[in-house]
Amino acid sequence: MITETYDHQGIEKKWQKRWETEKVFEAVNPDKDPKKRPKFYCLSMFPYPSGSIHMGHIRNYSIGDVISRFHWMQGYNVLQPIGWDAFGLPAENAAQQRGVHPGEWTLKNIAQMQEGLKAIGLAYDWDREVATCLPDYYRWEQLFFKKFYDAGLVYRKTGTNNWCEQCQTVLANEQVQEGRCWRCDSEVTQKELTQWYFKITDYAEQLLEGHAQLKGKWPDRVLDMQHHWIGKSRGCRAKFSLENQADAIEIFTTRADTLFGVTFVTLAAGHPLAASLCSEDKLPDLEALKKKVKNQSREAAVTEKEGFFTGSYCLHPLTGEKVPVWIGNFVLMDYGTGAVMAVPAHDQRDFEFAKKYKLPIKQVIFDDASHSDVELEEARTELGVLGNSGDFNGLTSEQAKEKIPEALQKKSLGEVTTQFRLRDWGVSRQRYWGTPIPVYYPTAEKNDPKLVPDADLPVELPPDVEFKGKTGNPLANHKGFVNFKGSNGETGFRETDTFDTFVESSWYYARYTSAKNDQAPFDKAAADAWLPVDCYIGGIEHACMHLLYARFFHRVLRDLGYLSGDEPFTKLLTQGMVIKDGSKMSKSKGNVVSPEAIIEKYGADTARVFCLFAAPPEKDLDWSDKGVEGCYRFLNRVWRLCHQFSSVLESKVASPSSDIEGDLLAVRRKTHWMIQKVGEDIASYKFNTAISAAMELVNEVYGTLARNAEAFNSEDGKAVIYETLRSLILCLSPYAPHLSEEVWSVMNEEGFASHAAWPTFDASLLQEETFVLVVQVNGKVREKLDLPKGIEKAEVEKQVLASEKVQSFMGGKTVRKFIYVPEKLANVVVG
Ligand code: ANZ
Repeated sequence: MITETYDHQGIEKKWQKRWETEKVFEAVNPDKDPKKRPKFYCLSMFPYPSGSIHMGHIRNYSIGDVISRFHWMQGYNVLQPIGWDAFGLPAENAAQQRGVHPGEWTLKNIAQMQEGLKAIGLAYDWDREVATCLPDYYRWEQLFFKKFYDAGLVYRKTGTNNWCEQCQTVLANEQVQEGRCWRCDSEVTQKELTQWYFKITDYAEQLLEGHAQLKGKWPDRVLDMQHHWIGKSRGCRAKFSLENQADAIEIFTTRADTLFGVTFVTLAAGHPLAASLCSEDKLPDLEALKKKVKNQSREAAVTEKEGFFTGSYCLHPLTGEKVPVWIGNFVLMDYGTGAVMAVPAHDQRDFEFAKKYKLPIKQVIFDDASHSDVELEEARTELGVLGNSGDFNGLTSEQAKEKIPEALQKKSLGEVTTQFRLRDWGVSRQRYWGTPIPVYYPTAEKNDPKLVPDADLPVELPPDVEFKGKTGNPLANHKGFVNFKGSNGETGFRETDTFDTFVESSWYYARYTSAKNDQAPFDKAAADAWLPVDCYIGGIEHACMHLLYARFFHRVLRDLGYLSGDEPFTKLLTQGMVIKDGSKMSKSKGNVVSPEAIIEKYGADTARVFCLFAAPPEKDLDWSDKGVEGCYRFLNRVWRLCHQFSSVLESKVASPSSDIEGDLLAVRRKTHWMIQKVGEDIASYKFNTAISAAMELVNEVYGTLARNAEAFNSEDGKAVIYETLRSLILCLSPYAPHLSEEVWSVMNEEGFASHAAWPTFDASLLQEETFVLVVQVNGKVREKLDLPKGIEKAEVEKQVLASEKVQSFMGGKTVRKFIYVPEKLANVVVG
């Protein structure tokens, strides 16, 4: 019996409990699935356990849930896991401020957020939950580090690093966004430190090539961002020798065709030759410029070009002419060789620099061979035909880009190279709440790192550390931790840096395939059977961080034999933010809507329907209280229909007969149209228009009842309303699973709605737009036919002549003429 009132609170608790205790969403590893169903792995980026659920979580996880539930109903073996990206700074900051241990803080938050997620009714396989801060997870990461090291993919290097003073830690290049920290938005400075690196650059070419597999399945924007970040440039290196020195200045250029237009060479202030090339009196300028560019990030474009002449000259590799050497603030030390050949006529930065310091500008690229020199107003950056270029005059830029490097190579002064913008991934963090790096140093100088033996893994974080009021990494002051005594009999000092938390999130998707395995990071058969993830859902902000790191990890783990395949995530869906009054919901803006309050008042089903209805997934969702109320009203309307027809739903009803017409036929057509539309829309991630279709159907039913309250009282009427409500409940199940489950449970149906087969539609019922054709035989009205709009004349004739009535009036005579007035009248002339 469907009660009169829609008790969302009671219903939601009831079904959440049953789903959990009866393990309704347990995924069976495909290699062990007795039913041999096709697999579908749907994953939403796991949350950081900050403490409470916000509307953004509801939106994000509802999207994954609709996709997962839809696939369950389509007969897939679905894996939809959840876990916690549980290491990271907020826990440590809370510890420093409030004296609570980061572990305790994190586990408490996890417990709280588990409740929050369960209250949304998400179809997770909770048995596969992982928390990255637990040793049974991170021990495998320590093992991976060792394997990476053995494979030559890990190294330690001293150099300047991005430093966030606020977070008191180093940041990877990917984590510096417009000169600011990705996490706390404070300005990033540079600091000299010794760090561990993962050689992601060894995979640069592959990561780029892999995009071909993702094209059309990942948003173009994400691919473009990664493409730019990896930044492959084909170019050439060339040596400008120095007078009276064995050393030469090596430059990287993508425009070898402009080599004859070089009028000076510019070095970065940090270039190793800079000091030796500067005359005595220029050294203070060098120091000053060095200081100035120190905190200049790679991303921030230099607006005002600045520099000075060193006093030294180098030699042009092909002409042997003397070329002055300058220092410039726009040359980056960590790209190419840290030196550029300046061609002011064809490069805008060089042009501005030359103008400012009155350096010569020599044009060598022209529109065609018959060129004349005119003064340039700005750099002419397009390709063209060479002039003023000795033997190379008349060649096109493309030809010269081949011929000039060849000439350089002959003199051993250059070669064609490929340059990447991508840098290696610095993974050391000077913080406590992270995975310990499994390394020790036999001596206090810490210059001879050794890997902790396998038998001593995991290297666990010591729980007994002091935080309150302290800054810096408490691990470094923890004697018990620092002093290493290995099972191999060696002693030494432990590495006290921990891993960047992006290391944990680089492989969690694979851990879910055998989350409880304590013999290995994952069971290869299970990982091979589940991976790649079929649909991955998360924020676009991870384009060049998590999504790039995970692709790198996947390929390395493949090469190490742990996994198969090239790419971890087949399809990527990047969802927009939840905004209110024009800005992102956030505590600092004071525009947060509490999910608990919404769930209490309207229910999780309403919250889910609203999040999916109010915007397509990739767009920002504008919060609207009215919109939420509208969705609540809609679910109430569905509920009331189910209540009204409760006894029909409970009984065994046959299918509608094939000769129904009028209102009943219209409702039935609408139902089949909805089944088709919802299925197609969910499959193409148009969750909002799918709900609109369900709403249209509900309106149609209410409209019919308003015109004709008795409409569904006949046997056919009951059959139609049964079919309609059954289809509606099933199509709504991915969106409003609790309501659907409740209605389903009173129906004459089996099992859980969540596992019911997705309804099928009858294609012959889809032509919803029909017209009534008046049929005459020899000018007398004999029949009326319901025909689809837009039908062809030939088809009309066929249908008219198929009518028994028409045939009887024709009396066996032959058709002399068939007259058709489109969508109005047909006259069969016989004789
Ligand atoms: C001469 C030249 C002439 C250049 C010309 C461009 C146009 P992408 O495409 O990003 O790889 N460059 C090289 N190393 C640099 C560094 N460390 N800092 C700043 N700029 C650097 O850019 C390659 C071009 O950027 C190179 O080609 C070089 O300038 C400059 F008409 O060489 B070119």
